[in-house]
Amino acid sequence: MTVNVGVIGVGMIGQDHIRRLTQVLSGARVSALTDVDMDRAKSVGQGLPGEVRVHETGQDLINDDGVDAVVVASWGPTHEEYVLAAIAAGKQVFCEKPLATTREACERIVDAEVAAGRRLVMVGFMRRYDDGYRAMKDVVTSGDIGAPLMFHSAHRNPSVPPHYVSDMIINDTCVHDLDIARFLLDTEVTAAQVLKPRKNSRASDHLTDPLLILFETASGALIDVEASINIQYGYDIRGEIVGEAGTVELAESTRVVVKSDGRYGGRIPEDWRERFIRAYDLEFQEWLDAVAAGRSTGPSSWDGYAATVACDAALEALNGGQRVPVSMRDKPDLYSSPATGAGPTGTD
Ligand code: NAD
Ligand code: ISE
Repeated sequence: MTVNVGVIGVGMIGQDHIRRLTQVLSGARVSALTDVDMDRAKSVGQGLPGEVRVHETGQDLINDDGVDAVVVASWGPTHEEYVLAAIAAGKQVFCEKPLATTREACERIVDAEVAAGRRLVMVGFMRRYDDGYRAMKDVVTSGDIGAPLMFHSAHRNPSVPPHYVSDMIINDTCVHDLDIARFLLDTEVTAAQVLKPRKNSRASDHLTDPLLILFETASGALIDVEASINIQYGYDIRGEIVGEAGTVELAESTRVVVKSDGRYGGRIPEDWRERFIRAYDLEFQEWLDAVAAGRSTGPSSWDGYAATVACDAALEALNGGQRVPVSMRDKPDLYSSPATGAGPTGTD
């Protein structure tokens, strides 16, 4: 089966996902597009094979009978509206992270999915598909390093686009670290604190950069996240778990180490597109296969909710300067197994 995909938001990652859907992966066709910037949507549509309808609104795209499943790749605060509309239409939706930018918005999505009685949403937490993080998870699960005590995460961006604001350091950037920490440690965040080191003089006036965020968890393990968004030298993602009897850390992402002239070195990725290219491909192929088979897969709305709730606490800590406790609602049964029946045939 070829899945007809409609894409809402055709900026940086929307275009990158369209490239993988049309040129890299199998089983998909991009049948419709939309963007608030209609000129951009039209120009992206013109470069694609076959008939591609360019809609005025996301709602029109979701209602299009020629769209089987929806990709939401617009700005974070706009995700809720489109995800709710896709659930109402009974269509599977791949929503780029964050699921939504507030706890309340995520709760409305969880409530809508629970009312629909089936999982329709996959959140784009692609780190779960990265070979490095998966190998770390295997080491933790094997018990070789003992119970995890700490997870040190560093999330360094060389620069950020002009529309980026300080809150996004937490709810757009560090939301990845939160999700991967939940995945690796299998526990929930219970409190957040934020420290502000000396400001990077290269950061714009309106940005608080860097940040050091400390999360407490239900298991007792601590998570610290260093977030830097003007690091200049490249896109550098680091992670290390310290266990009771050993450690496991992400290796450098370079494939080769060059030794020459008394030095050694390797390539640092330019941005997230380069660093996680294989992870994005894997997550999307898994989503397409699940949509075609009428089932759900991948990080769920619950995962999106849990990460955003922790980010909300960190934002409060950033703005109020204190330790902020995190409380989560009870997990609905719908999310107790990794994947339940979804899609047109609702097979479970
Ligand atoms: P971008 O600014 O390059 O693109 C966003 C696009 O959405 C723009 O073309 C904009 O005009 C459009 N848009 C904004 N509001 C809209 C609306 N209401 N309806 C339709 N279109 C709208 O941003 P981006 O970097 O591509 O990020 C988009 C989303 O993808 C964000 O949620 C971001 O967090 C996420 N993202 C995820 C990753 C990842 O690693 N998983 C990487 C980059 C971006
Ligand atoms: C971007 O939206 C992403 O999701 C990238 O993975 C992240 O590194 C970057 O900071 C975000 O702005």
